[in-house]
Amino acid sequence: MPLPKINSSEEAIKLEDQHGAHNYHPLPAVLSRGEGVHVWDVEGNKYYDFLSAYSAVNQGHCHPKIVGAMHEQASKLALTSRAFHNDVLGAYEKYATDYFGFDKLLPMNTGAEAVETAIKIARKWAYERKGVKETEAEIIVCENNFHGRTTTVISFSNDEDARRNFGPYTPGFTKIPYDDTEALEEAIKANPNVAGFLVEPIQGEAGVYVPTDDFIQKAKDICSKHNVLFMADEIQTGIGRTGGLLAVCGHCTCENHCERQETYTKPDILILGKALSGGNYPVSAVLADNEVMDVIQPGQHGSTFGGNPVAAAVAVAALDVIKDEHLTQNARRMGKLFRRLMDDYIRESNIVNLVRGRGLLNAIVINDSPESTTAWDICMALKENGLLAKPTHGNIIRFAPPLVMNEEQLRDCVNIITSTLKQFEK
Ligand code: IF1
Repeated sequence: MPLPKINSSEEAIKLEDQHGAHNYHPLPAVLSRGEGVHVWDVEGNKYYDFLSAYSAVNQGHCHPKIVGAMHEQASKLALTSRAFHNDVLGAYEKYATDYFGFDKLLPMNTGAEAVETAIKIARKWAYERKGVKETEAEIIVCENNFHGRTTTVISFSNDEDARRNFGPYTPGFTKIPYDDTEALEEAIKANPNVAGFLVEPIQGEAGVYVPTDDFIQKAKDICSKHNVLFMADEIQTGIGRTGGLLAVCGHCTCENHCERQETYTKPDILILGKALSGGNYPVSAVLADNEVMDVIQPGQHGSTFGGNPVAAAVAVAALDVIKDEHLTQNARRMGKLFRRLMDDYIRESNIVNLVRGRGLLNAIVINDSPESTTAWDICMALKENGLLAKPTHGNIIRFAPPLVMNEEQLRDCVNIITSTLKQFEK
């Protein structure tokens, strides 16, 4: 049956409402096409995309190189499962491990699956390498974390919506405040069974909360000192988004391979997703060196789709684009400009308290109570003015355009944002 043609946004929204689970509350924009930094709705209205599918579409919508690789591989061989080898996976694994500087990669599909994988690896490592008694491994996580939606991952969330009535919860997680290395060291000292510390280098969902400059390096040092794995969830922050190849690259200024820089903090376990495919396909991965990754042996972990040839071809193309088009550097440059221009506006405005972020992962905090609908109303007005963004946690609006945005476009966007905000000044 050919899909019936959707003639209006209203019609599409009605269909979802009637036949889809109500697990989201989207902005009422029904998108049907994307190219670079732009998307178009069913009515043909053009928007700047300032979410990039939560930092998945870093390389821009429908990048011809990535779409080309996907198309070519899909017409040749799409899926074998891991019961057999395919002729793309190994080449991808070599490319990606060289790119990020790790011995091995374990391919999965979604971000939450990669986080689950990292947790399994850390626990197994604790039992088999650290000598922790089985079932007693503990993983330290941060308050206000977001790592996905699976049963185990929501077990250590403190977002009531994400968690309530989904128990019983998976045990084995200890929560500490974010950006608090003293609490980290105390928690590790208090429990000899700690396997790992799982952390977002910048907390995205919490409202683009950027920790103190030396937090990441200090946390890693504490982990190393106590034989605890430092596990970085870079699903949202990684792959150019924050102006470094990874957010753990800190303020490094290198071209791409940040491990050569003094500011690079190498995680023991690196978790990637989203932009690993440029948002074209669900591709996630866990990277680690041999002493950690080798705890996983045949039959102990996997996935039907993980490491499939299309995913592998798409990921290589997506990582190529980041390098070829210098998107990491562009994110850093455009991000600085964005925050400078927004700061200029904020000085004279009473509707925005501050702008924060790194690279092109930024947020503004609206001067109103988190319970108010102001941030939502502003996003609706931004939509009317040709720019799509989404509120997070009440009064915060996240701004994360594709990294292919040029200076002219960015200035145009800042004009849209500031003129819209002006409508809301008190
Ligand atoms: C949704 C948030 C962003 C993530 C980090 C793992 C995952 C995510 C750091 C899981 C996913 C997405 C999920 C998406 C909303 C979005 C999100 F607002 F919920 F927090 F980006 F900020 N680790 N984040 O950010 O990856 O399994 O989704 O592939 O609708 O739940 P996934």
